[in-house]
Amino acid sequence: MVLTPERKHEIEQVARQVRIDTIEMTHAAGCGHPGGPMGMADFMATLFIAHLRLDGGNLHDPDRDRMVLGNGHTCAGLYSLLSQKGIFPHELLATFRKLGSPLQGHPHRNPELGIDMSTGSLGTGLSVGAGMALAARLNGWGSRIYVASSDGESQEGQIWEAATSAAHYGLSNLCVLVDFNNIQIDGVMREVMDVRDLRAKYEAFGWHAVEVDGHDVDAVDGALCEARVTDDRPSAIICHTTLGKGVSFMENDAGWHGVAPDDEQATQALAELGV
Ligand SMILES: Cc1ncc(C[n+]2csc(CCOP(=O)(O)OP(=O)(O)O)c2C)c(N)n1
Ligand SMILES: [Mg+2]
Repeated sequence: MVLTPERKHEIEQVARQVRIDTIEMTHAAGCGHPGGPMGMADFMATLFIAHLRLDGGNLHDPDRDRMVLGNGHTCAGLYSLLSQKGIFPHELLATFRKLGSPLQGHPHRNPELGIDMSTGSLGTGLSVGAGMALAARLNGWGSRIYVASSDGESQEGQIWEAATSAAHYGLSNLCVLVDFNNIQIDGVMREVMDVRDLRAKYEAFGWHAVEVDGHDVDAVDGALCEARVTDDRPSAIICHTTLGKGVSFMENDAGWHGVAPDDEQATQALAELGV
């Protein structure tokens, strides 16, 4: 299925809102991780709008899809998407990282808000996703389980244990989207710990694996469609992205992995995003 122009426009608007919310949330909190979610915005919006069966209406339906954010530090983007899907009011985003808020700096599982798993300790998300996929199959649910991961998270050994077992059990209802922006917490991947060719690695582990430009929503949609018709193995979509995408002074700068914009930077960032 090809995206209609209307659907594509909707995805682009949702992705833009993710970037705006990310700037506003981290600025208001005075801390957080803006770079990752801004880079992931296009492929995550494509997933949430065109594929993921999760919204205010089916929240408690066991048959619905699940979303596990393995790279949990990028949760500003997840929270924006959940609010845009009508699961909770947009105003709740203003409580991000505040004491007592359900929207903490790393996801805290909350069935009422569509937060399917607590994450933040990198490496755990794919294992949980594989478990959910196996459980869905055993229960006869039509759920698809989507896991977001990253190049930095791919340095974790547990990712590869999960990749091994998911392929062993032929979990075709499991799909991982890997944010490959060539940056992790302390700098460029190649200099810190090179993970090399993730598509080839997932393929060698027995997965259906493709690589796309993570900002090309048609390409991401095509890869998600391909994953849905792959019926004998799990799927990995390696999404090449630019950290901080959409704001000139943030793009490709590892310094924006985990620092909030100050007043002046937030004003400039929002202006660049057309606010
Ligand atoms: C098990 C574990 N080790 C270390 C960390 C600290 N940490 C937080 S984010 C991060 C870098 C992750 O890389 P990536 O997701 O690629 O970062 P981004 O591209 O979003 O900047 C690290 C090492 C962690 N959260 N969990
Ligand atoms: Mg990264």
